[in-house]
Amino acid sequence: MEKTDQPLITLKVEGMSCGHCAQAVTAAIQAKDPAAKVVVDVAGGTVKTETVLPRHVVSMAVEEEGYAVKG
Ligand SMILES: [Cu+2]
Repeated sequence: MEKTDQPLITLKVEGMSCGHCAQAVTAAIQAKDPAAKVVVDVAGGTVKTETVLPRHVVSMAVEEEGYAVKG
């Protein structure tokens, strides 16, 4: 089985309320890593991403869009 070299990062994010928010967060992360896989759960307030980016960079990208990262 092939081993993935991209860690899964899960962030708790406050302030996302609709599909536009999910799009904005996804675009912000993919602007820094175009190959990032991003799954946003607006209702649950979580963002999961498989990326080569370090966690703090993903966090920063989300906060730059105006959402608060809580963990
Ligand atoms: Cu929205």
